[in-house]
Amino acid sequence: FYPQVDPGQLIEKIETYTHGNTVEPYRVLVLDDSRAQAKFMENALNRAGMKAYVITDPMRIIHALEEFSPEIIILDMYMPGCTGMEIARVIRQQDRLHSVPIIYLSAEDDVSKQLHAMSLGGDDFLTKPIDPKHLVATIHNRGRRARSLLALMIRDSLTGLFNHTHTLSLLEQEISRARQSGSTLCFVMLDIDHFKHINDSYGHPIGDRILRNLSMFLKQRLRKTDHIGRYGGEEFAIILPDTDAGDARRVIDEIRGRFSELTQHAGAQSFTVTFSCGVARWNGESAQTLCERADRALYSVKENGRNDVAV
Ligand code: GH3
Ligand code: MG
Ligand code: MG
Ligand code: MG
Repeated sequence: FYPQVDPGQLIEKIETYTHGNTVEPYRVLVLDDSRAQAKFMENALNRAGMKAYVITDPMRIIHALEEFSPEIIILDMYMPGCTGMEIARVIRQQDRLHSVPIIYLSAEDDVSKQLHAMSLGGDDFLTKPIDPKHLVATIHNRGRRARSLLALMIRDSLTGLFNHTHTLSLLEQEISRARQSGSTLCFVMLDIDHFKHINDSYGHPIGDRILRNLSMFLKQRLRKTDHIGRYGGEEFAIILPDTDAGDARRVIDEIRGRFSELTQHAGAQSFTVTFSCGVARWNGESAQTLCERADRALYSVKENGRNDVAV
């Protein structure tokens, strides 16, 4: 009935077009009340190297969204008790699922009904019976676009670091991880000293370059598991998982010292730049309170002459 193609082979080809980088498997949620159809989809997606989470009961959708955090959602149109469109509307009401691609897969061949379904939050309409190649390629394209959009949304464009919103969401994640595993974590607020003066003396583009230099400097000296965000203009936030206050202070102070020794250039002029940091070790509190404590420590450094780290 379905042509004998191996979706896995197709994916291999697509991956080599994307420079052969290994890609995390796409997490695809499938809702179809027909067990046979659901099984067919699961097989096709698994063979294409994707992670499929298949449900046949529409009532389980909320649970599945929570548990699986899908990157792409495939919905059947007609199911007992509800339609794919109703499900799509529920999904779109959730902020964090606003840009998750929804693909309808249905035997419905009435174009006006298809368009109506699309207008309620769907991104594609595929018709059954579907060629697995077609299905896999559609999911792959949608998934890749969704991922690159997400990558743009979470980064600051000047420095490439995580932006304010994503930094806070990473902090929430790390706090709940620390709570579960009983590990510790530190949060660092970093603020460049007299940055306004640097801008005024050497110009805004030089200021921008210093923000980028410092971002690179931090990235090169911190661990892969640490998170670095641009918290505001010349303020950075650093999350150090599995780190106690003493180690955090030492690591950050070492970086501070080395950065302050670098010579920065603006045309024929040369100068140095320093920064100040406040470190707070998480003690079971909320992300907001933790940030406030790091901020207070930072403020004390500013009060006491800058270019230092305080816990
Ligand atoms: P302090 O040592 O007390 O932190 O003094 P400061 O001058 O660094 O702090 P202040 O908050 O007074 O000034 C921060 C300056 O950072 C003001 C703003 O123009 C500049 N700034 C913010 N974002 C950017 C940016 O993206 N690029 C550049 N070049 N400057 C920026
Ligand atoms: Mg159905
Ligand atoms: Mg500031
Ligand atoms: Mg400053």
